[in-house]
Amino acid sequence: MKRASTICPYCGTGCNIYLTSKNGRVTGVYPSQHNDINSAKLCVKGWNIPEFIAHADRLKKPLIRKNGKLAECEWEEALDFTAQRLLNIKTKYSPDTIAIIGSARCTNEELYLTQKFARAVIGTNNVDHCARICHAPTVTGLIASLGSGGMTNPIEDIKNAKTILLIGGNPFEAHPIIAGHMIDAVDNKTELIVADPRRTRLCDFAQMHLPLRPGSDLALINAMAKVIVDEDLVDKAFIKNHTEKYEEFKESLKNFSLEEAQSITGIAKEEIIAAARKYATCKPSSIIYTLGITEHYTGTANVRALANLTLLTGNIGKPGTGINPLRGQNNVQGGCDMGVAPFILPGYAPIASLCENKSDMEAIKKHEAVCRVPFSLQEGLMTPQMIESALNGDIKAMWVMGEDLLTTEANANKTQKAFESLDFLAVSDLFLTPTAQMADVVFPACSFAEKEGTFTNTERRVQRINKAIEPLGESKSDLEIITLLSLKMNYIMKYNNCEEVFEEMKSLTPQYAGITYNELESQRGIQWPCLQEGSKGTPILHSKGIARGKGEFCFSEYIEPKETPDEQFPFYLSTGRILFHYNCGSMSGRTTRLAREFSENFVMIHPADARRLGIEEHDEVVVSTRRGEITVRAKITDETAPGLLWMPINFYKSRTNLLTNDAMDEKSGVSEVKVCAAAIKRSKK
Ligand SMILES: Nc1nc2c(c(=O)[nH]1)N[C@H]1C(S)=C(S)[C@@H](COP(=O)(O)OP(=O)(O)OC[C@H]3O[C@@H](n4cnc5c(=O)[nH]c(N)nc54)[C@H](O)[C@@H]3O)O[C@H]1N2
Ligand SMILES: Nc1nc2c(c(=O)[nH]1)N[C@H]1C(S)=C(S)[C@@H](COP(=O)(O)OP(=O)(O)OC[C@H]3O[C@@H](n4cnc5c(=O)[nH]c(N)nc54)[C@H](O)[C@@H]3O)O[C@H]1N2
Ligand code: SF4
Ligand SMILES: [Mo]
Repeated sequence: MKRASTICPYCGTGCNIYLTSKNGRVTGVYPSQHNDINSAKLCVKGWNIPEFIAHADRLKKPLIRKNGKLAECEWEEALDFTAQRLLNIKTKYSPDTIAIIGSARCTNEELYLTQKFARAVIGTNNVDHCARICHAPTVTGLIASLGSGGMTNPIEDIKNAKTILLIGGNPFEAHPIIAGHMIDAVDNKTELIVADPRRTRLCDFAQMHLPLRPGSDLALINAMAKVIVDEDLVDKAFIKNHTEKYEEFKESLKNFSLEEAQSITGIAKEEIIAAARKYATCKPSSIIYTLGITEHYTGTANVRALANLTLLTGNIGKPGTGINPLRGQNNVQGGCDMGVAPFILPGYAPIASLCENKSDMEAIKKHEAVCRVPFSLQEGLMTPQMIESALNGDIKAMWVMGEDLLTTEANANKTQKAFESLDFLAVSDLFLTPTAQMADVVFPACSFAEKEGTFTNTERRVQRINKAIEPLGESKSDLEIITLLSLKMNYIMKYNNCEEVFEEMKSLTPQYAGITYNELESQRGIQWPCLQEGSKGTPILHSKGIARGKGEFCFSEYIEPKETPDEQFPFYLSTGRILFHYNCGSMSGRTTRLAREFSENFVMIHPADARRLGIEEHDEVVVSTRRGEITVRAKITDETAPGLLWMPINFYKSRTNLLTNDAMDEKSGVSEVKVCAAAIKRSKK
């Protein structure tokens, strides 16, 4: 039996695991005993990793569409065909008619090559990944307010907070090991405030639960800022030395009253005051937030409003403080760091048209020198814009790696039409997802257990993954697929191993410059920025002053969600996660013990609403919105609020995103999948 030390491929917590294997099969998984993240613990998804790796549905050979049907073919044929199609489209139209989607499930090395493929091989900045519909507002918002888009404090530092404001996050289901750290902190007298329209499981451990109306966070957070300023609970020295635009901000707070905030949020004014006082005075205080904040029309404004709270109270740069977005995917932090986005290069250097200073231009020159080609100076399209452009014929071809857009993008009917409009679609995945089923070519990618490289977790910790078994069937790593296709397109990407890709990447990515594979092994990961070799990295951001120089206050007025309930669609519909399943469900849905807990999609409805509509537990119901309808089972629970329907996103066979709204936050490109208007009725059957 062999044993490989690696990292869980599901959520951004980045739990350290060992995979055991025998005769080319993964036989077991267990957690590492001593590390700062998950000592001796895993969540239920982690414990069940081996099953999906060897699942009979794994793609083992490339597929190519012939006479309308996908059929197995040899690698040469799939690669030649794809290269020809992409080269033809590039020449006939332009490089900017091609778009590439990278995968936050892939390694940093693969993500680095994904953007290199787009920029150097195709010649476009049309490259993006799932951070767009996730924490894009975090990157945009925190860089604007503080100068860095990462989680500021490490996971193990949660215990040092005296107050935690958990807003728009459900770690009990989505980051269970981190929820464990929070529960330990509460056991040690940390005060927990939860702001969530639903009564999530961590509410049982909280001193306060603020069940605000969906999409009303900006009104709540601004009101908390108003209380902190009006009651003079601010950290004056911190504001003077480390911030700017405070006076303007203070003025803006005069334009609304706590009574207005109460009527928008549905939270009593006294509760808002109590929460603000606790956050500002029971220090150190930490903010932990996730998609309940970001996946809104006002996602970026919401994030900046939270940054205002940290700046007002000086709760930043020290143990137990900070603003801590829990990143979702195992390597979505890496996806952003590696510049898999239409307006940034690896290391967050803006692309030419957005350059404000000389050093930005120098970064581009460095990239061009390494890649041996000039880069497009035009910023590219974000995923929703790619979809829009495919619909109107401006995008002709897409290569989607490890993202099931048809299941996970907002307004799935629209995405489907966009894919139907394409001249060419290639997909790389482990499984034949709904998106892959629409492709002209499907490349069988191998899983994390079959490859080397690094993932960067939510706390910016870069960690090594090691191969446990050889790739299944004829599947190949995304790294190999990208380099092989490049070669077919007359661009040589030659690397003898994964480490060589890492070395090239870090020569262009200042935050990773001091990290080596050897140090990663011996230190159990390093948190960026790590500027030179020998440095131990940076567990807490902004400890030597705000990265931006001065933190910038920024006031945004509350705007209501793009869609709110009306006569025809009288409910709010919100969407999110359950513990036992993961995103599109391609892996968790194929895992017996996980599927046993929840085998099909459902909608949560409050008992009072169910009673009124004559809906009983497990009844078949039709949920509809302006974009579509689906039939699911009813789950009657007071976990959700009256007037609020809630559905998980995790079932590719019954896609919740047929219902959701693709209204977009202009600043970040995120879609408002956390709120839309919906109707529900008992199914006739
Ligand atoms: N088991 C499991 N774990 C996962 C995933 C998974 O699919 N399954 N996915 C991973 C990924 S990619 C991500 S990004 C993370 C996401 O992790 P989370 O963001 O924690 O998960 P969600 O369930 O999407 O949403 C969190 C909470 O936001 C609340 N919410 C909805 N609307 C609002 C609002 O308007 N205001 C406020 N304040 N709250 C609101 C919801 O009620 C929900 O409890 O999870 C990661 N971990
Ligand atoms: N309504 C609604 N929609 C949402 C959300 C929501 O809260 N509400 N959340 C959004 C968020 S936060 C996110 S992050 C997205 C996630 O959306 P997706 O990224 O589409 O979700 P995943 O299930 O992680 O899909 C990744 C795919 O990668 C494949 N895969 C796994 N490992 C590898 C690999 O090594 N290589 C390759 N090539 N493929 C691999 C998996 O089989 C899977 O098909 O969903 C978004 N959609
Ligand atoms: S908490 Fe996240 S990283 Fe840890 S075992 Fe569960 S899914 Fe994997
Ligand atoms: Mo995510």
